[in-house]
Amino acid sequence: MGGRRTNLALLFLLGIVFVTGWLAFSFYAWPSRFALLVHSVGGLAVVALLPWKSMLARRSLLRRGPGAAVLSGLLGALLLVSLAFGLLHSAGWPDLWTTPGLSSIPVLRELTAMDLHVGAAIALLPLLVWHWLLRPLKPRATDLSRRLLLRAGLLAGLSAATLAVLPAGRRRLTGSYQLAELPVTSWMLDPVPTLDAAGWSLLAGSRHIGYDELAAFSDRARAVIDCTGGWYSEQEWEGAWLSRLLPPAELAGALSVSVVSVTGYSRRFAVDDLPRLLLATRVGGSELAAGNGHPARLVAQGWRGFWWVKWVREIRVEGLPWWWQPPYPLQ
Ligand SMILES: Nc1nc2c(c(=O)[nH]1)N[C@H]1C(S)=C(S)[C@@H](COP(=O)(O)O)O[C@H]1N2
Ligand SMILES: [Mo]
Repeated sequence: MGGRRTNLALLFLLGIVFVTGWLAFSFYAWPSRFALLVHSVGGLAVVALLPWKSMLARRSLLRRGPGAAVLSGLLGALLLVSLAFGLLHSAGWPDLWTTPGLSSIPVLRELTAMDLHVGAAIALLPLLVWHWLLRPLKPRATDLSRRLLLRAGLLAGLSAATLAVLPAGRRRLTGSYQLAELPVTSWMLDPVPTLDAAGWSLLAGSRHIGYDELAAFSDRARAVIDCTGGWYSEQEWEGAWLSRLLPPAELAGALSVSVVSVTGYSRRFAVDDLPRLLLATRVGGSELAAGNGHPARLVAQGWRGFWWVKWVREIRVEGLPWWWQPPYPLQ
């Protein structure tokens, strides 16, 4: 295959896996599975192109010297790390290296295969932009030929067949593995705040609700939290439906509510979803642990984990549509 077309194909595939990766994070069930299918086939097609690409890179590095080699090497290494941990995650080893003895590196032991897969991919993005600025590549009309389409079809078919025979762990539609115990995790770097239930109160619309008043509710939901970190856990939650906490008069004309954490972390939901959203004070019959959102955390059955706001301080009624927010939290 020609160098130009290999590079174009790689650029196109990296675009596909980037978009489908984020799409898979956006959904809770089948749409996530479909996105993952395209994501996996795309990733395997990248693997299939690597021998060609490394030949091209070697040739061009001989021409360009050691400066380019450092950045290209880093780009290549990050790509390999991302691919390797993506494969490990889907093959059934989401945390192989956390087993005692296998890793003596503390940071590595804290991270799942998914964290490393996504982390490496995000880190390589600026390098890819730099690479592209340095060696711009624009598709031409003449790039599209019957032969090329045939080859693209062959590559996709080969990758799909490989996916079918690769080992696969037992997972949810989102690719997450089950955990019996609820772990403590953050979207990014939100630290666990120290909160005293006695000094805490919730602002729901204009209504102040103390901890004891909130804990007196016993609405229940058995719900599955599915973190984009690659795990899910089914628990019995207890608290109050948001529709019962907000004064109905304040909801007239409103479009959405923001669920805001004491840390500033927040997600916005449609008013129509309020009856399905539980503000929990207990899980599995016990008061929430500090790390899991004490005094109160959102239980958003059917939404991915990053919507389950912990350490809730306020439920703010708003006139904005629910989708008027960053698609993923920024903290
Ligand atoms: N305030 C706040 N709430 C948060 C997060 C966060 O970083 N800050 N992380 C979310 C993510 S990504 C997940 S998966 C769940 C994790 O909940 P757990 O720690 O109780 O398992 O909390 C969500 N709620
Ligand atoms: Mo998460």
